[in-house]
Amino acid sequence: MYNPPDYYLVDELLSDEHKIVREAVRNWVNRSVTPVIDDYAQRHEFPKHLIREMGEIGAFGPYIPEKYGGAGLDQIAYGVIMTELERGDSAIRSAASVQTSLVMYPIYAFGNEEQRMKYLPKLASGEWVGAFGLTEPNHGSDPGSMLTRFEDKGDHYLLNGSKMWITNAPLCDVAVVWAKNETGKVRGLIVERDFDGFSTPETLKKWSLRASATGELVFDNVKVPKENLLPNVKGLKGPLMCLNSARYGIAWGVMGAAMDCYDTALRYSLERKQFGKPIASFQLQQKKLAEMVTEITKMQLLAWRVGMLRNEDRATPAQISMAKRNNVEMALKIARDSRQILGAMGISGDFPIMRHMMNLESVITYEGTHDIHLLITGMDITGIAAF
Ligand code: TGC
Ligand code: FAD
Repeated sequence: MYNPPDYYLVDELLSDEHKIVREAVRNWVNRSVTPVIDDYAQRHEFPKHLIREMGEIGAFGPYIPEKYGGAGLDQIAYGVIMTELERGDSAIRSAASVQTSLVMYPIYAFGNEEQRMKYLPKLASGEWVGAFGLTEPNHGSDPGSMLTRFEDKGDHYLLNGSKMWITNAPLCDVAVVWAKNETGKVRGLIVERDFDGFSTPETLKKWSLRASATGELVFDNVKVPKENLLPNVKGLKGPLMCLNSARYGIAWGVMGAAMDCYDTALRYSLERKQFGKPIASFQLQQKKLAEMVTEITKMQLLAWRVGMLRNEDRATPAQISMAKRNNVEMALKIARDSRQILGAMGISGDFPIMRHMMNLESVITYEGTHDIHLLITGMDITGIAAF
């Protein structure tokens, strides 16, 4: 049924392995996500039962080495997986983004061998769910001004503060938390669910990402064992390196939402008749569809190229920002135009478009807002930071 566009034959740039991975994830989304996701979104509930299945299909840590439970795949495979998951719903892709890029990646890249062996296999299988705490109530775009602090108490650290708008918080077993030490240096700590003084109240009343569990991470004199400090990174570049991976995944992910909207709108426009003709025969609707497929094609090429650069470890943070910013904006525009093509049906839960559109209103804000990514490009080309 779902027939995503591939106007420039970008499929030919994928290996057989990429296509096999894509097929497996697409089939899982068809089987396990599409039939239930609208109900979960309407109920403002995360489909928890899907977590273990996501572990089984390899959605968590696809590029983490097999030794730690990952699949040892390349960056293009990671991207392809994100596209398929977000075609199901941005909430499903979010869960995988956070687990992979924001929890497994920092433990793999900045942790020691004991930390890797303790946490990564359980996160890869979905036995444990992870969260990433950077944003605070008063510090979002400017995480360097964070207030969350920890003190060295001899045999442990004492953590105080709070994080807000945290994906997976209400269900997390572990959280990678970024906090300042006594000298004001940002460090990463692994906080476990059962540490005294740690709570994760859920954030409700969202009109976007309703099938995602979002919440706070509250630390009230939490004793964190010293072995839970990530030893191999210091400073804000630690969390920002994690964001590079997650932002890259989003550049691919949102194509899934965009393709689902386009595919739905194209089919609908060919079937729906007004004035005795399919609405696809009217120039105004063709303009929308033609522009959508043009933008999807550009999105595909941008995502693929930045993925190849990441495979060679050559992608700059600014290149990733450009791909995230462009692709989210275009996906949102495609969702809005698709919604119009469906007329009143565009707002119905019988079609995925309004859900995608509302989800993308979060995606354009998280992982760095649309404005912040523009300023990152501005800084890259002028050498002047305008933050
Ligand atoms: P600035 O002084 O520029 O940089 C501090 C240090 O970090 C380095 N750096 C980076 N390193 C790696 N990757 C990047 N992308 C980096 N950007 C900067 C920089 O070189 C410096 O290193 P060093 O060694 O000199 O100390 O920092 P700033 O405070 O001026 O801020 C820069 C700015 C605004 C770009 C940054 O703070 C930013 O990106 N803000 C946006 C915050 C954000 O994206 N938050 C996301 C939270 S997580 C989330 O939303 C998850 S949603 C998940 C889901 O559900 O899918
Ligand atoms: P602010 O930083 O207050 O920005 C408000 C507005 O001001 C924006 O339009 C912004 O672009 C603009 N602005 C800010 N600074 C400047 C400037 N210098 N120049 C021009 N304009 C500026 N965070 C996590 O740490 N972990 C998570 O798992 C996570 N999940 C999230 C899930 C959801 C559903 C949402 C909505 C958010 C999530 N976030 C998470 C938080 C997200 O990263 C922040 O919302 C985002 O970074 C923006 O911060 P803010 O909301 O505080 O907005």
